[in-house]
Amino acid sequence: MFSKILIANRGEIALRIVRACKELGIESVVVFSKEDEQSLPVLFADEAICIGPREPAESYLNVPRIISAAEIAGADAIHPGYGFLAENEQFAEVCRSSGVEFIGPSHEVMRKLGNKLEARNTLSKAGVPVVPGSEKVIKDRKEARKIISQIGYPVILKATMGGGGRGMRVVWNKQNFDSYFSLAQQEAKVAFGNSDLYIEKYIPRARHIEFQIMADNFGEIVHFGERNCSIQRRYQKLIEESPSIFIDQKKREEMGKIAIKVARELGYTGAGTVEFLVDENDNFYFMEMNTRLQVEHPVTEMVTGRDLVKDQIRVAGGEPLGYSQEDIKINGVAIECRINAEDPEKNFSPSPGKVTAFHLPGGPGIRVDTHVFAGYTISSSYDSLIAKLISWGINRSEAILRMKRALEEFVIEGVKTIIPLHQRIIEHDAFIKGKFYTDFVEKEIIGKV
Ligand code: MV4
Repeated sequence: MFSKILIANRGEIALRIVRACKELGIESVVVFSKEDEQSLPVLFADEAICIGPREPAESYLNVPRIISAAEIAGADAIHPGYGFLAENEQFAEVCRSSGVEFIGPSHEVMRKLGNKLEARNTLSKAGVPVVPGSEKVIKDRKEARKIISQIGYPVILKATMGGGGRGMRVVWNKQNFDSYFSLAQQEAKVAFGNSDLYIEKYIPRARHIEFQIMADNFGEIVHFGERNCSIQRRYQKLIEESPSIFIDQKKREEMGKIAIKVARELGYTGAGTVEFLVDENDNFYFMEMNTRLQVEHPVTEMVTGRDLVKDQIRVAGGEPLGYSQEDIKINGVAIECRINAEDPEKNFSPSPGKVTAFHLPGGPGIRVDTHVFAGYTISSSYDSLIAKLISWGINRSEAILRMKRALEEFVIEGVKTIIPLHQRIIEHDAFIKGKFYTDFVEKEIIGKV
């Protein structure tokens, strides 16, 4: 097992990893930018090393500085958290060739999954269901027309090196195709440094369901059930829940088996998430696999009772998982609201600044993961997530009622937050009844102010 872990991240997730290290008896070192000097991860970790100014390129994305900090501190592993370098396979490789373990799957597996088209082809051949689409990069419009003549409109253009919804374009008919194709190519080039695109049949009224998995180095692979992440806006998830009301036990077992198959087929190790799209007829299709700990991992922790961060660190350190699929039971329902410092009245633009008052909700079934405190200044240099509010209930209606109460108790002054948006969502009839799709927020909430 590791004796000292360097945490290459900031904010609530850095704090979450510090907590896991403490419980495992592993020393923690956080790296931080000048901007984050007065932050809880810096205060709570055993050691903290300043690696540069606030610009991410000069700090949390700066590989040589992070590796140097690991060497100076004598860390034997690096936890990347989410975002920043978490899915950068070159960083994983540099860590390992510097003699520091990267807490994540092998860089070869990360590379395979980074190429969304390659992952799709590999898994499709292994019998994993994927949406009808192209097997190759679409070089020109002629090739595109050939594929579309087979699958029909609407189609979705996806960046081969993309993911997470960025740079995707839905094309409803051939009138729009030429201009959208060029636009999507340009966007992909800017966002991912590569303009390659592939095509899939577009699934309307989709639900976004993802399975948490964990694999140790000895071939044990388990899943922890699913999370429903359909409440999102512009591909940014806002509310996640586990289990999903759309998935019954039979479907859960069927999809869970496929999620494990995906991991086994790729030689995956560590914590990972297999993303599926579920259509109106409950058919499901593999979308992509994320090779990191996800923002929304707490809802899975709440319903399974497992500490996913500790397990992730243990298996990376070469320990066997120590439990199997039969040991994982889903108990109750958990919901997470992402509390972003954004102004819903100014098109969700970031609302940085000093937090003048901060009161956390509490009581039965409430968990808050946050690095914020009264007097803390939210920086404009990083993302706007300032807290994750998680409720647990014996069933979904109790989880919703507790969330409603906790959102009312939560006091954040000095910056604007999306708490009022969450209040409108969780009180909406369609949300309560479970009749919602990925277009819910845009259509039912924001469109109706
Ligand atoms: C799709 C899709 C419909 N059809 N692919 C977005 C995240 C990425 N991992 C996969 N995503 C989607 N892929 C096909 N063939 C719908 C989504 C999707 C989505 C699309 C438009 C607006 C919001 C969305 C939210 C979740 C998923």
